[in-house]
Amino acid sequence: MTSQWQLRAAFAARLSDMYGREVPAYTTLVDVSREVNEDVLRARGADAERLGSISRVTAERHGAIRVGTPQEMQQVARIFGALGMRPVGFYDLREAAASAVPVISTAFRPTSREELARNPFRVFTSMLTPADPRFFDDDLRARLETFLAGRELFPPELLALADRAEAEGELPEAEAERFLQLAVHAFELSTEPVDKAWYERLERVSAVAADIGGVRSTHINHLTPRVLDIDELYRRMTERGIEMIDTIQGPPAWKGPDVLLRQTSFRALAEPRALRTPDGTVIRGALRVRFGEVEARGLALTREGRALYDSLLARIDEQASAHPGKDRSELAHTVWAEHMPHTEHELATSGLAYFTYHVAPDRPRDGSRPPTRISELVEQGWVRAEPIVYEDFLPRSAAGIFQSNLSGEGSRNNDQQGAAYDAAWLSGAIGREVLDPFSLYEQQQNHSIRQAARELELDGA
Ligand code: OOG
Ligand code: NI
Repeated sequence: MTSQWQLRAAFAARLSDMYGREVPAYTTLVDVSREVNEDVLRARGADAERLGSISRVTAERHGAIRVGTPQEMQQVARIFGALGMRPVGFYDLREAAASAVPVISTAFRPTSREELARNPFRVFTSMLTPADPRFFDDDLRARLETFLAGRELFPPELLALADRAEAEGELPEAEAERFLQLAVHAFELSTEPVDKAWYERLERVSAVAADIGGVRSTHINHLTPRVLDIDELYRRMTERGIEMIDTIQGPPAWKGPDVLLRQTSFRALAEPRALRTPDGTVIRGALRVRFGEVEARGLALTREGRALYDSLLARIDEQASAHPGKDRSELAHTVWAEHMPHTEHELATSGLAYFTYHVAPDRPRDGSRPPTRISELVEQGWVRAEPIVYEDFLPRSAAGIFQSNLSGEGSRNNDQQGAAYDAAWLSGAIGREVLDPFSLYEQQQNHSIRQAARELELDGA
């Protein structure tokens, strides 16, 4: 029998092999990431593994896929459900980018500490919003919806196996193999000719709309390795002649604790694709939609921590527009140094980041009673705080990644009112609750506090 987590690990590994064959630059990125991680581990020792063991970090990937309809999203949810991955977080990228990105997104990922430790594979999954009149007029919406309704991304056999794996928690060997083959195949780039006129009509609205609704299949858009020093990775990729986008998204580089997520990417080369012209002939063309991305992960911030993060980004924006001559990363660094806590301990005591708490093996043994406040327990050496790593995404960074890899600006009519979508809508559409990331981190933290309190026999525990 193959369990859900084994299916997840196998799927991530096979997807990586497949994507490496399709996009060779990805393999370079994985190699450079591994080199950087080895160097960081040598230089920093155990400290390098504070946010995840080197084996987890080396195997860690996130993927990105894009689908067209709520039905397709619901099918994706069944496939990932088979792998023990649940929808977490709601991201609305329609407003977050200056270019036209007509999608809403969630991330499918494992949610428990144990499952994350086994294999943390996650997939940023976006769905097109044809009903949003800022991007699509009535005529284009109708054509798009008809086109999408007529395609099949996932064969019924794959979905049936997925439902079985989810219900039973595992699959027999032969079925597991079949499921993995069908699942990986569903995300391969199709060789079927692309209707050139239709693709270009959508491209005028948004390159993302064309990539999703201009073809009869889906494909993995990118697969992102995790790196322990993203600034160093950026330098090494540039040295190899790979042109990276001009920024690292997310928090700036600084000496204090890494929080949330820092990401950067490079535009992949145009890929050869068969195109069908209006007179029916098939020509060799090229489309440039996929890219390479890499990320560094830091501590998960609480709602208060996140509000601070968002306000600091806004402050940096203000200063950057007030002083257009100044280097943005220097401005960002100054703002951070001034307002972000400089140590993990401060982040913990001010309630800005999530931690798990563990009774210290070398706690006081002189018969004294432990204090009851968590900050005192930590300060007096009774318990140790371990950071909880951020497992999710950032809408603004995601928009930045989308945008810097698009060929054209597209068009958005801001006179129109946007169609309303939120986490509740998405939950209804896919028939599964879209989970709140903050609650997941908080549950982990609270669970560890209860456990520590029990071990120390604190009152009320
Ligand atoms: C997703 C872009 C966002 C991330 O990691 O934030 C993203 C896409 O291009 O489909 O990948
Ligand atoms: Ni990504």
